[in-house]
Amino acid sequence: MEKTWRWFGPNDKITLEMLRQIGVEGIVTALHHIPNGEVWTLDEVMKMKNYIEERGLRWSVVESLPVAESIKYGGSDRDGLIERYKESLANLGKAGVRTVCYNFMPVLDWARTDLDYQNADGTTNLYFNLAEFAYFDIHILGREGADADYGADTLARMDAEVTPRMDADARRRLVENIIVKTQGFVNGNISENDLQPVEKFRSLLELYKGIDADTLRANMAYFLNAIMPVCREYNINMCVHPDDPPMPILGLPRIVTCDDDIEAFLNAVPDPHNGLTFCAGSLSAGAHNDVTELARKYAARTHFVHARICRVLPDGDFRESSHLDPRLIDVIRTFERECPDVPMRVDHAPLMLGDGEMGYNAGYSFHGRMLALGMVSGIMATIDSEQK
Ligand code: DNO
Repeated sequence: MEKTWRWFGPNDKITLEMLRQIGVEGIVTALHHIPNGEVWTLDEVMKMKNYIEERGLRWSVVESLPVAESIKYGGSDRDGLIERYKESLANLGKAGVRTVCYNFMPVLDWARTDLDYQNADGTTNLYFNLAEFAYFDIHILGREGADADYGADTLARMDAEVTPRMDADARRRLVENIIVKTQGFVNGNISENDLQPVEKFRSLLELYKGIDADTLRANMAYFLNAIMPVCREYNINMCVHPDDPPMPILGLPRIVTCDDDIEAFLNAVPDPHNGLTFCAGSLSAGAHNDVTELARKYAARTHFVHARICRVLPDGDFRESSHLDPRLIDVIRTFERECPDVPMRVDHAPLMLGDGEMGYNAGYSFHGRMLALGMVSGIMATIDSEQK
């Protein structure tokens, strides 16, 4: 696999010069300064490409070219937005950037309740506490009918362990973690500057009233069918990121959560340019998924790999596991053998050795990711040597 790294542009505190020193071969980035729904001009694309190449690296993957909400819920302006998306794709194609990651999650991209969960060894990591998430849904958002979406055990845990410690400060932190800090830098629905994030979030949820999984699926197929001619012309591989976590949340449908879902969207648009980002971490956050099996089954339609893995706990919480977790080693073996050139980046590594003071985007530490990349590189080298 090609060793890549998610880099957030020239203002990222982690520079391309640093990345060359730690064995990174390709860059994963986006034109973060262009608002969702606007065209990425050839000029802007070339500026980014040249910046990266002048520093001895290549732009391997776009993560993400975001899909506007209206394309997802099927708003009246979706055709115009799809035309703009096609223009951006064509400009990327002209520049020779041919792997494009996106997601089709309504409103909320990935979800975590805690960004500084204390590990036993003194590092911290991301964590999803189902009872805290239920508290956010029921007591902060106040979503109608939310109670019915959680099991009795989770509700009892929420009442006993979460509600009593939710003072104003803890509530504010939970809102920040779930809808601000994890979201602002990835899709821009809510940013750090929003004074009333919860109100804004409620109005975004409103857009999906009456949109069920089948409608969302049809809207995804509509979008993919519309962009495939451009992808064929420029040989662009689209790769959807699985839903994180892989299940419906906050009353919103989610449609890239499991084996059947993956099969359905691949079959709905059976073109090799319609593919998957194999995020082992997102898929493993659902106890229903066997990631090692899924990797074997979908390697041929995978255009990008996210190397990380989660452990689901008995109460429905999940946490990030080590990059040396045997399941991840198995996934890496599959891709290293079946798709030797596919770009791969490590993801969601711990905060360690001063990372916590650097203000990195949640999940994107330097030392933690460097250590993870070292681990994954070692696994890959071992697999390569076994094959000789
Ligand atoms: C989180 C990321 C996601 C991912 C998008 C792709 O850390 O893995 O935000 O970039 O879902 O569109």
